[in-house]
Amino acid sequence: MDSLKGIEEAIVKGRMDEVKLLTRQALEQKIPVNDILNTGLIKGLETVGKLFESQQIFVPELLMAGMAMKDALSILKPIMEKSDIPPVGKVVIGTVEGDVHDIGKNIVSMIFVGSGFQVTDLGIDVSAQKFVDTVEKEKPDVLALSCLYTPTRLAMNDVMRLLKERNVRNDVKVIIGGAPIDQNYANMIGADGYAPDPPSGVKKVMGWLGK
Ligand code: B12
Repeated sequence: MDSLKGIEEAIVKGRMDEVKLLTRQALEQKIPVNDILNTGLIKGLETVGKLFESQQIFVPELLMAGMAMKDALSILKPIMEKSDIPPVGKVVIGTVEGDVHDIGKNIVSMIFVGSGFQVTDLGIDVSAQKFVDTVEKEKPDVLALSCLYTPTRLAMNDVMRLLKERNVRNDVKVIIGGAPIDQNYANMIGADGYAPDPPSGVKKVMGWLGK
């Protein structure tokens, strides 16, 4: 599909206005949001990641691509969050301490909202203390942790440790995700589960809540 290829290329080039325009046009052409997201936008970011790894582009280009992605997501957000399902549960989400990547986390958040969950998003670089304070205060059904930068995986373990220290570990289910995460890591730190993408995350959480 040409429009999706165009979106992918505009992300790679970090052309914000073009990404917004093409995203709007794709919606007008009734291209499904999932395709715009996965075959256009996320594919673009994957290419950006590869170019960065092979040092063909550097942090400024990474930043531009990230900003263009965020602009596009702001257009898709109202559609992704539209839900006529009655509230099914409460989720607190955030990117762990030391990590500033939030595009994936924002998508997870939108898809949870769209699936009927009430979501509190704590943002990026969230300390273990802030996560656990929020669990105590808001009593969510689920705590969702995201990370993209491998060294910050350890911060997920800090959250698990503090949940236990403050005696709230059994009050909340913990799901973790992000590119450097897998089920083994979830088992290692004692999280309830891992999911590779938002739909399988929602499915897992629905199962935990018996929905
Ligand atoms: C955009 C980007 C940035 C932007 C981020 C903008 C933003 N607001 O997020 C900026 C420029 C800030 C950035 C900074 C850095 N980045 Co960066 N970045 C990327 C890039 C290109 C895309 C990330 C992205 O958004 N992907 C798209 C989203 C949709 O995918 P996702 O995050 O994986 O999320 C999906 C799933 O993982 C899952 N998911 C995610 N979280 C959760 C949580 C739960 C609970 C569940 C169920 C699922 C789930 O669902 C999401 C949707 O499908 C990646 C390359 C790549 N291929 O990913 C590098 C990448 C992640 N960055 C990298 C690096 C090294 C850095 C820097 C250290 C660079 C530097 N030298 O400064 C800094 C780190 C700063 C820090 N301390 O965090 C490396 C990480 C390598 C590693 N293994 O650790 C990567 C892989 C690039 C590379 N190939 O080298 N980055």
